[in-house]
This record gives sequence, structure tokens and C-alpha cells, in this order.
Amino acid sequence: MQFIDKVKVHLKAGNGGDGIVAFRREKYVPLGGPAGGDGGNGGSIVFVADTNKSTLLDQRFHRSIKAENGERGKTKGMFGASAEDVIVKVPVGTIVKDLADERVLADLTADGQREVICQGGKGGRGNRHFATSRNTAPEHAELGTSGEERDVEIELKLLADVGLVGLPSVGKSTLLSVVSAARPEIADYPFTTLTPQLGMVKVDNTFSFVMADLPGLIEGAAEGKGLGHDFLKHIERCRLLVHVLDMGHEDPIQDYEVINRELADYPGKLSERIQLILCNKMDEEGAEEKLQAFREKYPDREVFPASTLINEGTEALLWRIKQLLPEIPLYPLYDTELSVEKKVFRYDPEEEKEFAIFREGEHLWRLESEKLLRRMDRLDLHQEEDALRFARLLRNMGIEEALRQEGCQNGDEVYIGDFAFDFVEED
Ligand SMILES: Nc1nc2c(ncn2[C@@H]2O[C@H](COP(=O)(O)OP(=O)(O)OP(=O)(O)O)[C@@H](O)[C@H]2O)c(=O)[nH]1
Ligand SMILES: [Mg+2]
Repeated sequence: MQFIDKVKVHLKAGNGGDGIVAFRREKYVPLGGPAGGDGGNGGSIVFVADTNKSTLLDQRFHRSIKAENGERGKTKGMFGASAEDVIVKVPVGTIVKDLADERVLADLTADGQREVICQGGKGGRGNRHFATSRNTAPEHAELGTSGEERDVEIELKLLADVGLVGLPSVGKSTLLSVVSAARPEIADYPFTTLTPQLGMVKVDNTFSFVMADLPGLIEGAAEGKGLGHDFLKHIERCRLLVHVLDMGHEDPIQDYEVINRELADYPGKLSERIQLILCNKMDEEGAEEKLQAFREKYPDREVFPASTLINEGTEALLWRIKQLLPEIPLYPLYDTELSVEKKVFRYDPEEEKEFAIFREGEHLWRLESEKLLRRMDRLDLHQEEDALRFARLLRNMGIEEALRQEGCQNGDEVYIGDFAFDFVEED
């Protein structure tokens, strides 16, 4: 299995359709009013974390992703159709960075998590929005805004529950090979393992976890020595580390301290991870004494003596992992700053909320409500009477109050589906 962990992709969200200028010309209506409809919204590009995906292979073959533009507005006040969002499914553990400024746009850590990476443009308003008592026949309409466009780098951080760390040749791969079905290469020379290997470890019928066998670390790894540096970043997401020591080595205590210094020097707070210590190769001469010495020097550490070669002592380690893992959180890597699309209210079917509010910009809000949309179908919102009905609906459904509570201000624009209105506070 090739491990694809970084891909550059060009993204372009759809542009909003232009609003148009048109006038009503109907039989028996002497003075037709402005009737240019609004353009539809452009499609956004939305990334969704999906546990069924394990690689960035799809992205490797689709280096450019584009969403459709919204349609132009139509005559007789009809809206242009909005374009569909493009959904990009990526593995859990994917990070999306803007190549222009290295900013992290999204850190997809949970199954089903959705992040809008490129916002589609908004449709322009048709001329009927611009009629005033002085100018009943406005000849201008808004253009749709452009959809966002950016080059991003998509990176997959290896997601494993447990990461194996230690000097080369201490038996990390041997451990993985005896507790999982993975078959990593094992040999008595250093740096046998060159790329991270993953294995699924089944503790019993109810509990399994992912273990990552990583290349050996050496002194200076945090500054790039050996192979460690490239792969230290992969263990950033590990919730728990198993530190493997070779008790046949001259000074396992010193080995232990060397590795811990490297972890501390790496900027991912790796040294704060819970560590279980597997004292391996207990079959070697002098191992018992060295184990004793280690316990005396570090009485508070959790130590598991083992001989992975003959799969002895590993069971106690697995049971302890089973106990600990459920209590350890996932480590988010970055604080995401998706500043524009700040979600303030999520639709929660269990609570039977009838609407959801999303902040899309400083003074721009999006409203989602099946119920309201159904009611709106029957309203002609450009008739004053129906507009009042709509306002009453907003109030009765609690939407007005909710908008206010979320910080919507006088004059802010709110849209639902293809319809936009201004939030006006009466005094
Ligand atoms: N005596 C003894 N040797 C072991 C034991 N476990 C592993 N070995 C041997 O130690 C050597 C290194 O084992 P690996 O599992 O490849 O070590 P590693 O930590 O993955 O090494 P790198 O991938 O190079 O970092 C091999 O020759 C193994 O057979 C053990 O319990 N006792
Ligand atoms: Mg190895």
C-alpha cells in the first residue's frame, strides 16, 4: 500500500449568477413594474471527512475541482437556479492548507465533519429589488459575486491510536507483527522500517485499535537526523505512545532519555502524550538487572517487560491500552480559523428545531428551514401583504429572536434558499 499523504489541488467555487433588469409587461397592466429576477448562488466546494476513505488517492487524480456557476436571474421575477455544492470526501485526519499563506483552512478530525473550503458566489439581485417611490423603474441589477478560488495542499496525517517509538532495532516491528496481522519487515540492522506501518490490533471481541509502527528515532531526530523527523509528524495524532526499549542494550535508561528528549524537542507536544514503556528482549542476558535499575530510577512509569520475539508479555500491554484509550481525546493539530463561515447554530433533528442559522459574513446570514421554505412557496414576497406574512412567520417561528441573539444587526442581510431579505429592527 502506498501511503499518499500530500496532494496539491486547485479549487474554484461557482460564481453567483447575475441579477437581471426586466419589466413586467402584462396584458391589462398599463405600467409594468420591475421584474428582473435574482441570480442563483454558485456552488461551494465542501470537504467532508469520511471514515471509508483512507488515502488521498482520489485527489491525486483530480488535481482541479470546480463547482458550477449559479444561473442568471430570469424575467417575471424568477430566480436563476443555484448550483449544487461539490462534496469532496477525504479521510479523517486530513488537513487543508491554503498554499498562498500556509493558513490552515480545515482540520477534519471527525467522521462526517464538513468544512466549506471555497464559498460559492452569491447571486446578484434583480432590478425589482431596487424600486423606490422615486424610481419605480430601476434599470440596474446586481452582478453575482465570484466564487472563491484557491490552491490548497491537502495533507493526511497518519491517524493511529497508538504509536510505537524507540531507537532502531529495539523490536517495534516485531511487536506489531505479533499483535496484529500486519507483516512489517523485521531485521537486525537499523532503519529496517522506512515508512510507517499500520496494524489493527484486536484486544478482544469488543475492542480493537490501530497501532502505527514508525521508523526508529535517533538522537537529533527533532532537528532532522535519521528518518525520524519526517515521521515524528505522523505520531502527532497518536493518542498514546508505546516506548519500546531494548533491555539487551548497554544502557536502556540512557536510550529512554534520548528518545524523550527528541519528543520534547519536536513542536507537537509529543512528550505530553501518555507513554507506556515496553521493556523488550527480556530474554537477553542482564535484562532483569537493567529492568530493576530502570524501575528504581523511574518508579512512577508504567513498565511492561516483554519478549516480543516469542510474543511474551504483550498481552498485559494490550489490556492496559484497552483501559486507557477510551479516556484519551483525539488531538486536534491546529486551531482552525475558518473565520468567515462561523457556524453558530446547528440543525439538530433530535431537538426538532425548525430552522438553523449560519453566519456567512460580517453582515450576512444564511437561514435553513424546510418548514419556512414550504410556507414561502405559497407567498409572493413582493406583495406587501405576503411580505408582512413572511415577517410574522419569522417572528412566530422564533427565527427573528434567534437571529437577534446570534448577533444579527439592523440592516444585515439574511438569505434563505434563493431569497434574501434585510433584517430590519423596528423601533
Ligand atoms: N532477543 C530478542 N530479539 C528480538 C526481540 N524482539 C525483536 N528482536 C530482534 O531485534 C531485531 C530488530 O527488530 P525489529 O522489530 O526490526 O526492530 P525495529 O525497532 O522495528 O527496528 P527499526 O525498524 O530499524 O527501527 C530483529 O533481529 C528481531 O528479531 C526479543 O524479544 N528478543
Ligand atoms: Mg521496524
